[in-house]
Amino acid sequence: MRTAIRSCPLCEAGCGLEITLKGSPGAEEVVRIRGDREDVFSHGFICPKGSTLKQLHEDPDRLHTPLVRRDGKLQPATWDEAFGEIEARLLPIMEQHGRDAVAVYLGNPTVHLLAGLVYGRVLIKALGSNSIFSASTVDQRPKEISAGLMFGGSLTIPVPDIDRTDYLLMLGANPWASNGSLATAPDWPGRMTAIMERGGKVVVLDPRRTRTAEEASEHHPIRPATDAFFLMALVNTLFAEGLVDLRDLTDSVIGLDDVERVVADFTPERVAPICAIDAETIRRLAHELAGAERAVVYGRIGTTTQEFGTLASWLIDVLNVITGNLDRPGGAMFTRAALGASNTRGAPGVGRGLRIGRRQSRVRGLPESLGELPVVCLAEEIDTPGDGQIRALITHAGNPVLSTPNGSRLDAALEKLDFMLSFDIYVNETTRHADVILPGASPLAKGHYDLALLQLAVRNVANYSSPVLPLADGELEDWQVLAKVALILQGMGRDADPAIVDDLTIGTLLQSAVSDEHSPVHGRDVNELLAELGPRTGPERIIDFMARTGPYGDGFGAREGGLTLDLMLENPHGIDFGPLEPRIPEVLRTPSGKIELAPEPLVADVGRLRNALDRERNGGMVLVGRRDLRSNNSWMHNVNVLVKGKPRCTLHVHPTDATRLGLCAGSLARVSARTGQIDVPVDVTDEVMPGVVSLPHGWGHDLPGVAMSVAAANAGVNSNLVADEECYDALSGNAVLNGLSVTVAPAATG
Ligand SMILES: Nc1nc2c(c(=O)[nH]1)N[C@H]1C(S)=C(S)[C@@H](COP(=O)(O)OP(=O)(O)OC[C@H]3O[C@@H](n4cnc5c(=O)[nH]c(N)nc54)[C@H](O)[C@@H]3O)O[C@H]1N2
Ligand SMILES: Nc1nc2c(c(=O)[nH]1)N[C@H]1C(S)=C(S)[C@@H](COP(=O)(O)OP(=O)(O)OC[C@H]3O[C@@H](n4cnc5c(=O)[nH]c(N)nc54)[C@H](O)[C@@H]3O)O[C@H]1N2
Ligand code: SF4
Ligand SMILES: [Mo]
Repeated sequence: MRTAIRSCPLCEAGCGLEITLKGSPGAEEVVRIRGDREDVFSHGFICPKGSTLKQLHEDPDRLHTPLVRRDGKLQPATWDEAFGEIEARLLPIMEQHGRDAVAVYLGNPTVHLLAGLVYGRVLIKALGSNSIFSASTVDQRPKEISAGLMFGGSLTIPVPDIDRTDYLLMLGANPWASNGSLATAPDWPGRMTAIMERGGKVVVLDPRRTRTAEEASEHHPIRPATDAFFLMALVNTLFAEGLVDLRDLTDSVIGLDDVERVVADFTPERVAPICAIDAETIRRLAHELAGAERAVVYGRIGTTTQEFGTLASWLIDVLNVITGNLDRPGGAMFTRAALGASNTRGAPGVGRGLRIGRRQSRVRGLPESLGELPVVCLAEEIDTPGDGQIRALITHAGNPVLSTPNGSRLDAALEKLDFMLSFDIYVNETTRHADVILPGASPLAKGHYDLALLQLAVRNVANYSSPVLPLADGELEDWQVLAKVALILQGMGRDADPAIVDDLTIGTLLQSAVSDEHSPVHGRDVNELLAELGPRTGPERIIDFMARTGPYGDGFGAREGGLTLDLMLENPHGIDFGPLEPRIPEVLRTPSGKIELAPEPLVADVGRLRNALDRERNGGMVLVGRRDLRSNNSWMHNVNVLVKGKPRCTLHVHPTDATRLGLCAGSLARVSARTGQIDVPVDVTDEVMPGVVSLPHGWGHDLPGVAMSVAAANAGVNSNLVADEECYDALSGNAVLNGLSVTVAPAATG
């Protein structure tokens, strides 16, 4: 028996796990997984998914060898055959139709995969295509844009300092189910409860009375997709009543007058009937926010995946600024990440800022952001003939058929591709279309550092996990597979050594560090640093480099006792650098060197919101989503312990709507929209507000060719068949997944 310590890669909380193994080396088996009580951040917290890394590891449906399509069927193949197929099929497409004809879709787990983040980027560079899509545009892109415009970096997103706040106003988030998002904090429930235990207050705005809402001090059901109006009225009230107080930020902000001007007509009385929250309540919440010593406004996916998602994301931070709560303990603060953050590199306090819309998508003219196109236009870019049409697709850890709007159109479009390559661990609804699938290693067989999400943590922590188990026979390391494909795309052939890519990657990083006058290794010799990194290769060498050149790093000898990979390996429970500390102005990378409170694209977008003030609201039903603690987007449904029990893919309908529509518990409802219709079992519950129905996403596993036996037996329906790719937030191109108009009726039976 032995115990291994590792952080969980499944969601943003990144809990520490204590894994007990038995057996002789090479034939070890996981006995048990529980929360690591010594973890500096999670202190033993774990959710029901964390322990199922064992079941995931042992899942007989999980892929161990590449699959190649032969005679129309995906069949096991050697790595060499698979790489050969990629070379033979993809290169001619690139030559004949150009590099943009090959698209990439990056799924959510890519963000938690060390190799995916580092070498996936290398692969995209090698491909040289502008047709890049990701799950970010069905998720947080509006927040990345608003933060990028205000603070200068798309990941310079302030996080709620939940451990020290007295007042949390939370919109469109349900951390009781999701464990928190864009605010990395293991045990959100415990931390949120602690706010109230120390006499503070938590106010939740959500069309559903979620578990989070239930546990909060106050819950206000808000009509879906109206958060931007509500937030406008809060800002309006603060200005109108002389409650704006920037406290320490007075000299760090520009654009305050512009904000005051554009919010003028959004009074509480004007927006109240739109949001279904009365004017008096809006005023009271504004007063409470202004009156609390330490307050913070936080919004998550309910506020980003809606029609005015970028405005809502912006207004949340406007509120944090004008109540003087930004960059202040107990308010909204910036993480000072140990590794990888662009806001800890280069000249502090000023930068180029963020530009969006530098190019448009071919068919519909939707705007680029952060080098990507909105995923709501992926299907049309494949199925619309003409110059620049997408002919091939590479997916990495994604399942867009289930996770993006109008799944059936995308599903059909994928069939039309000349070639599709997927990096995945399953044959699922998306990868069933692939010509080649390259398996990723089990989470237990790879190292882990959550490079992205530790940049948004509510404490400054560093935590590296080594692989717990060796790769199975015949498996390759993730980074080697990505590097191989990068080499093929570069035309260097399938026999080229992945070490070439690895050496080039670390070389480029070292080069840019020594030329950065703000780096601790500025002016030093690249080869000397390379020698100091020693014999390590792959992600571990890169992590060591990042740790050592980061804000807590040893600076390759410049700072004794500073952070290195070795230090992290000596501290498997993580290293805690303490609570967040103020970072303004150093964290900023805006052209003005200030917080830009009224960036032009956002101010311009207010006109669109103003026009919607007078929109007729027809009283029809609107659809919102729902997350469940035991689910993880579309892909933990093959783990029996998580899916067994009462089916969870049901439509929540309020009792008054159920009566009016002729629906009862257990009956089948038909939900229809422009893009399609689905029949789904009904749960009658007053958890959801009248006029709103709720359905989880990530289900619908009963498609032919899917090789996930447990998921297929618990199939559910794909909610994104009724999500419309023509509904998106115009500024960011992000999909609208909440507040969709749908028709609900009893399904015709028999
Ligand atoms: N209607 C509606 N739609 C939504 C949402 C919603 O709230 N409502 N939420 C959206 C959000 S926030 C997101 S992030 C997206 C997610 O959308 P996607 O990222 O497209 O979908 P996932 O379900 O996360 O799919 C992850 C895939 O990665 C694979 N995978 C897991 N681990 C590994 C690994 O280690 N290596 C490799 N190679 N593959 C791996 C899984 O098998 C699975 O196929 O869905 C979005 N879609
Ligand atoms: N168990 C579990 N955990 C997960 C995931 C999962 O699928 N399952 N997915 C992970 C991912 S990829 C992400 S991005 C995060 C997301 O993390 P969260 O943002 O916390 O996600 P949700 O639990 O979907 O909470 C969103 C809430 O917004 C509400 N809502 C819907 N429309 C509106 C609206 O118009 N206004 C307001 N104010 N609220 C609205 C919904 O009712 C819902 O309760 O979760 C992560 N964690
Ligand atoms: S909350 Fe659950 S899924 Fe998320 S990191 Fe912790 S154990 Fe893993
Ligand atoms: Mo997400």
